[in-house]
Amino acid sequence: MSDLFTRTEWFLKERFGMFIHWGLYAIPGRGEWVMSDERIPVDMYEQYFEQFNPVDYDPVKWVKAAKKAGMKYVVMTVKHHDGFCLFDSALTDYKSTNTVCKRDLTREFVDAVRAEGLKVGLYYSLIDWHHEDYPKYGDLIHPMRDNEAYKDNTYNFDNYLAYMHGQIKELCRNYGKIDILWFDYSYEHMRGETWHAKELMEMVRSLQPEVIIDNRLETSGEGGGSLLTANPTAWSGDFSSPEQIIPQEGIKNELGVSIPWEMCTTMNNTWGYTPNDIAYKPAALLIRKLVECVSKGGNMILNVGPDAKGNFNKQSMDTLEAIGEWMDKNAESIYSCGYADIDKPEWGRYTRNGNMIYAHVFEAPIGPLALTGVPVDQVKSMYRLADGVEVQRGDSWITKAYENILFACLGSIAHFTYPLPDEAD
Ligand code: JFZ
Repeated sequence: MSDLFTRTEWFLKERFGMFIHWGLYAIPGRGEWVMSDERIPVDMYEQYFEQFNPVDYDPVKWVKAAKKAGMKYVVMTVKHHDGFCLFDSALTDYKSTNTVCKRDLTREFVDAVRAEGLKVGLYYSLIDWHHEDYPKYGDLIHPMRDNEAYKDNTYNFDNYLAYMHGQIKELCRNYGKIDILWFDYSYEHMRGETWHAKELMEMVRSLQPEVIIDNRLETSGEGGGSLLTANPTAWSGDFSSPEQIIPQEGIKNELGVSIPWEMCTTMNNTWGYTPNDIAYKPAALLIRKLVECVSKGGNMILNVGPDAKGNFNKQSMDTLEAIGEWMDKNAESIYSCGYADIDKPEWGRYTRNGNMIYAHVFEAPIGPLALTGVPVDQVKSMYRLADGVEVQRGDSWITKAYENILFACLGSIAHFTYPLPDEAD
């Protein structure tokens, strides 16, 4: 346990990251599960391998956009479930260096992330719909699960394990220091030792002693796993990865100790590029969700699905920019912050960093704001985070010109801050 808290110290301070789901599926543009959803056989799906040519790929642009949004780490899918590798693996031909572009997209990505001073994360799918020894029938997660043509195939799963371990070794050896390994994911009997997880973790820890990993060698997006017990396995991972859900009260293990977690979410409804999916979450909502995660001791990682040429679309860029504007003024209430140990107020949420309490006002009160739960006699000073203006007790500042101001509450307790983003944007 103590190792876990040493390893994850930076992660818990940084709080906010970017997820990037990118691969061949950006070409059909119907989500990263298209191969499975539409039961596309391997040889047909390979047409996208022939076509893939991301002429606009410039990861420096991506990372700059992440940085401007206040994100501190970036995790990219170097292999998703479709098996296509965005790195130069010696173990397969199904890789970006063998496409028309001939580029090691992962090399360029890690270089760009480090050049901007952010932390590097690699997502690697445990599931592989392309590998010949990954079971293709009767397996709920395989695209061909109900295709009789695959019924009598035999699979040498040990071959697949050697491949998977070998590729993870390549990633740990050939791309410098990796800060996060994001494995995805376990299901049914496919979990833990089915992946030879103990051996895998020994290898990973020996090559990348400081890397932190998610909990999906054991679980999926539903959470749980031995990370929540008093005796986690060697492959329990360092953080829980609730998917598209924010836990009611943060995540504690059975001893009542808060454990690191990161809520992953999309901007629209799909991870991989889907131009028809235009249901983008408003930036204001995403900011509130980030605040909610932090107020419950967690992180948030927000996904962008670049298009097949390697561009972030306009909605993604606009969303990142709007979040960045807010973060420019208010990031102090996010970084290094966590649980306030004060009940949630009716009008918003508290986050806290030591003696500083940040009151995130989501809904303007009529009249003065009641700092419920804050020991007011201990408050030394209060001010608005966004512009540093002092707030005095009894002020009804919030009813004046500041409906768009989110206040961080201060002090040896309390001080306030920030522009409350307009729900409508
Ligand atoms: C997984 C992937 O399948 C998905 O494509 C994306 O990469 C996401 C971040 O992770 O999504 C899951 C995994 C498990 C469940 C649901 C979605 N689950 O068990 O319900």
